[in-house]
Amino acid sequence: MTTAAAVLARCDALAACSDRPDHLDRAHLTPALAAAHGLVEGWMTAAGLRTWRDQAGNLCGRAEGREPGLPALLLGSHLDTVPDAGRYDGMLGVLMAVAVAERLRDEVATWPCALEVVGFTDEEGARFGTALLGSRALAGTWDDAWWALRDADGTTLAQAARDFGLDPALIGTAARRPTDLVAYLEAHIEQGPLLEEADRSLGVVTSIAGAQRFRVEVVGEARHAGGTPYPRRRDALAGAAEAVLLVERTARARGTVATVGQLHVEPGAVNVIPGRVVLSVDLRAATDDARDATRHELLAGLECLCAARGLSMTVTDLYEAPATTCAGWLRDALRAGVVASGDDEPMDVWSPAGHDGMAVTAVTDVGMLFVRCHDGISHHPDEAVRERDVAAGLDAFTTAVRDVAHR
Ligand code: HGY
Ligand code: MN
Ligand code: MN
Ligand code: MN
Repeated sequence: MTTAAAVLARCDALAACSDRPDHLDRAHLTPALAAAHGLVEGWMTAAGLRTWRDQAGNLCGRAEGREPGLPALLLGSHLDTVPDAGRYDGMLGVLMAVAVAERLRDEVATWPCALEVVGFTDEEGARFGTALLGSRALAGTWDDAWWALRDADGTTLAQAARDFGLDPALIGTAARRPTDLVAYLEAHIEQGPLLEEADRSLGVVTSIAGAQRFRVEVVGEARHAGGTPYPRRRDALAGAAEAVLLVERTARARGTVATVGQLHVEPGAVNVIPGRVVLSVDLRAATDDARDATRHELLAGLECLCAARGLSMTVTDLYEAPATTCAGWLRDALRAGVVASGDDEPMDVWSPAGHDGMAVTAVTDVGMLFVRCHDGISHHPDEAVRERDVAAGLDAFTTAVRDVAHR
């Protein structure tokens, strides 16, 4: 039986699959992702799963139910990471799913459904700017406009797919219909402090925050840093600096969260007043209304501050995903699994962090189990989990998966 210790050792092995020598960085359709697929495919096969890679770049494994071709109970998470990532965001969920499949391998052949495990790609959206590409392909909500997205080197998503051995013309074959699936269950680290504050190992997710990502381009005038008096300046970076603080102030006042994670400055010379700046905005809220109201107020504020400085502003939308409610029947099964695992009373938590379930909810019901993570740290190499929490999670997930399969 694959133990929690074995799952954590596999997370350590996967952490070596990186596009950078000195930290963990595994982006969509990179050699590091291919290396990760090699390891996970071996573990899937050892768990008795038939494996394949779909045309979106997701790694899939399947065990048939009592007859071939039955709808599948889908388990999984993602195998891509943010730059300088921790080793559990995504990977823990995929490897817990593989471990549960292995624990149930002798039973699935009697089930009224199949069991599948998926390692989604591009949940983070770190390379091409949008996100959930793998899970949106599986959900059948793919947009062909995404093929023209370019990464920092100018490589299009279509070219990256071909370089990875995929055929963009076949992306539709990755899509599942509602009749192909029973439900989707994902285990994931909480990426927040609630379970640790309550001294709980596990949490059952009630809902996932809605998200939006957009770029704001601020254009002024590049001029000589010495010879240009202030009244003549249209400094795009000074304007962008005010914008960054306005993003924080507006979201905070509305009880939402918004973050500027990227700032690009041109021409980027010490002695030139910046003429053009592009900043990223990542906006999340418990409801789509709160998200959209924050966006509306923020953009109005940005327009005002740009006008006051003689700057022009262009907003480019990159990504939007709805606030997602986890299905009640799946939450019940996960709660029962937590009780059976001997963990405390099940604790309901919401997820300000985004997950593949925001895409998969378009095609089937979604449930999530959270595992406590140290100090809520994530998207950082200090990400950490306790073996006993992962052991409790494996027991709870196994019980819940068996329950859902027979509902
Ligand atoms: O950004 C997120 O919330 C997730 O980790 N992709
Ligand atoms: Mn993440
Ligand atoms: Mn994640
Ligand atoms: Mn996720």
